[in-house]
Amino acid sequence: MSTIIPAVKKRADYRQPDFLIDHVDLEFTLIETTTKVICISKVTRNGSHNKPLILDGEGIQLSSVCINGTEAADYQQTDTSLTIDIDTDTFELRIESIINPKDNSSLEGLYLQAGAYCTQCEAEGFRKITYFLDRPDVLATYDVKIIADKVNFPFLLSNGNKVDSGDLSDGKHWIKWSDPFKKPCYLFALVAGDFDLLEDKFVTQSGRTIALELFVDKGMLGRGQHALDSLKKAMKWDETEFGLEYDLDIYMIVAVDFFNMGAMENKGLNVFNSKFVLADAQTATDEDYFNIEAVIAHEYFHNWTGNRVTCRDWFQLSLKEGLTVFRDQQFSADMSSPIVNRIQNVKVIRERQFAEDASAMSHPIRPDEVIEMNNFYTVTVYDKGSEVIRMLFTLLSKTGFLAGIKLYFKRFDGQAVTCDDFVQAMEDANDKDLSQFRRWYSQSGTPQIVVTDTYDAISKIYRIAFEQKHIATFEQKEKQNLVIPIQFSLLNDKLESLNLGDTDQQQLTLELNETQQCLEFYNVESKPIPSLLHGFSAPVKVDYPYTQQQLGNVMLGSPDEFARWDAGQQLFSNCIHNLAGKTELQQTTSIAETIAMFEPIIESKDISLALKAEILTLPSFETLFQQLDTVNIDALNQSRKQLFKALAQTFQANWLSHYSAFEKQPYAYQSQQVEQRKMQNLALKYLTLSAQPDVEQLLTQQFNNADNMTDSLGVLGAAQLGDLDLFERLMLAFEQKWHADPLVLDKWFALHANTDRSDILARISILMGHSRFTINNPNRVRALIGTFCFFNVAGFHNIDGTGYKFVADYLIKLNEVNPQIAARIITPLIQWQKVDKTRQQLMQLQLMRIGDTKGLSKDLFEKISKSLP
Ligand code: 0A1
Ligand code: ZN
Repeated sequence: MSTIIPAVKKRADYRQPDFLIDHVDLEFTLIETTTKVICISKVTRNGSHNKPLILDGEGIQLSSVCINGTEAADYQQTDTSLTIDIDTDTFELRIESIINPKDNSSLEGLYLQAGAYCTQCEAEGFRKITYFLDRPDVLATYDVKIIADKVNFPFLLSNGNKVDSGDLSDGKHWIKWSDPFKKPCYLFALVAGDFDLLEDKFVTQSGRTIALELFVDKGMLGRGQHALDSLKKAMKWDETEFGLEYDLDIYMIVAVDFFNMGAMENKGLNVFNSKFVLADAQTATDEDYFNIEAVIAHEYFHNWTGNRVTCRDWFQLSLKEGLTVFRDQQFSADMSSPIVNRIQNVKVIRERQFAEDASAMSHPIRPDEVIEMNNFYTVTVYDKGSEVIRMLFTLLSKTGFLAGIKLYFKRFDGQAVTCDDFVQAMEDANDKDLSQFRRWYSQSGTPQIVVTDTYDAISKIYRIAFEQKHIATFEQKEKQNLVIPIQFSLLNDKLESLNLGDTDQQQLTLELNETQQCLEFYNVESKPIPSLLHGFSAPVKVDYPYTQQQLGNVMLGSPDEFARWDAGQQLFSNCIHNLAGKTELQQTTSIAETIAMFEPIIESKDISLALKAEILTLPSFETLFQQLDTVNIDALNQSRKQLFKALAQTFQANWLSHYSAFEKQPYAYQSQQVEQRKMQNLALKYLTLSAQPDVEQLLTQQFNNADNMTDSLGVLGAAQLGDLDLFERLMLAFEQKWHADPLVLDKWFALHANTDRSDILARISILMGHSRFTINNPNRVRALIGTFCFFNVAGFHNIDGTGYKFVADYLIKLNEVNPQIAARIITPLIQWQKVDKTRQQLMQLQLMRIGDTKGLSKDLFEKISKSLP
């Protein structure tokens, strides 16, 4: 490992800032490699002490420091700080410095890419712009003046309202912005460039008119409407569901091509990865449309949950992220199919969050120790964080939850607070003791719920016992009992739900807070089958000794759609694990028997198309992987394929009728059409696998006639799965058509990267030389290299170790260009815990190689050092 060991920051070490800054005047003169930044801060000492003022700063060339108008000499600089000795309690600090946006490939701080200046300050990027107290509990108002060449940068944007502008004699112009809301510096933003602008308006519930402005690359105006429509829906929804209204007079969104994450909620000026803004039928899939709506909403919702009330320190990240993800999930559910949404949420938890919890990067939703904060924008903080909020919603009811939210804003508007403050508001508004529930914030790991039951035919008593089990995670050995809401029902053998309790209630919510709790039901005529964890009421694994037959019954008869889907997934999973030789499973059932259980589903006319398609989709490799303690990669991969093929063949006629069932209409992103395309493209995959005689014709026809990207990609996905020669031909045609459109080409890069072929590494190497590929663009890197690591099981896990070595070589290069992205892509390589010994050693060997890299970033250091045994 590299020798310089970066410092670990601990949550327990939080101290209030020694100084506060309540107003900032910033002036930027934008020049490619020598941008001048003047930062004037109104500083006050916080409390009575005589400590120096220590500011954060990285890669800044300091020009001068003035205090109250006089040049200061009494300061010291290190690589990461500026210490100023001062005994005054209130003063004006003026710092002038130079930064280099052009050579900033990390896409953090201020960077210049594709002809536009752009900032990204969360979590700790502001310190790359100027020396400052770069921590979220220092809240200030900002006035920002931007000066730049007028021809190349006609738009100069920052947070808040535009207050003044003017021209200069040298071809430059300037614009001044003022943000009246106090904010931490991570919410600061600046964008300068030439864009096309889409404008609209929104009238709030109190009658204020908000100007909406969407900035996109020149020529992309036609792809902005869906984002703008989504924004208006989100604004309306937040008013009706949460009573929250927008506060500034203008809301701006800028779409940029170079961005590390999905988007960023800077006050009044959201910056988006263009992937989550641009859409039209030809270039975007239904999934893209969905994601755009969700991400636009997510960033908008942050205006209250994140900006008006923000985090005291970065360990509290889930305060804003868990809550905002929960809000965007609720919004998405209201906009389309709740069940499909819930299934997607759960897939993220099972495929990725459970994997994180089982790895060396496991952490509670509120982490205790961090080396590089950027490593903690995780599925645990975000998605498990959202599940924790959802459990509060379940435990307190919607009314109780909303009362808690109201109190939270009443108490904390304009402040930087903690997760505990949030739970306290929930507790106080509902008069409910949440002390044990709080452990969800401090405890990592996936709880297991072991369910056992007995039935006594004589007394007609049915007893069901729930036990919570917690296994040690990498960073936390001791575990405590949590409060786990478990929603369930009971089915009799006619697939009817039993009445539970006095009323005709058919679903119960057990608040499991002890190690084991047992419930008794009387006058039960025959042994019922429990339908467990309705709606995925807690982020846990459930263990009940179902037979395949019982699972089949839950799939057909549960009153809860999620439980029906889940039972189907378990049926498939059991079958695949059996095929892969896992003998510890309760019982073996032949493929044919398992498949036969799905016949009523595929033939059903009552079940919604969306749910049907979900039930008939096999669990992903990643989900199956997380169900086991040790995984035989090759056997699991093969068995999944085997079941896939068998399902294809058994139901060939049904797939054909599902494929042909719907008339194609001109594309619209509209629920019924989305569901039909989903079912048709699933059927097309199965038809291809079943070797349907005229399938090539079907594929070619759909490809040539498609008026939308969903159907085009549906064909490519199917041809790839079926390993057809046609795949190569269609891919070539696709590339020719979309050569000039990198965002579309990402889909093509990803398809290539996920193809199961023996020369995959050579193929990826060639693609790395493609004229549209660049290591500097995170979307390209994610599409090609990320897809290979995360999804190309056969290629990445090739037993000869070449997949791992290839990725390691790439990460060593990427470490220099963009450490944040490198640290994301390394994820599958550090998750070696469940694979066979040979692969474990090969993976660790590559981790060691990366670890030895000169100039290893903190980002990679943290992940590698944690994951090496
Ligand atoms: N707050 C944003 C996510 C985000 C985080 C970090 C970034 O750069 C390092 C960028 C965006 C969100 O939750 O949408
Ligand atoms: Zn967020």
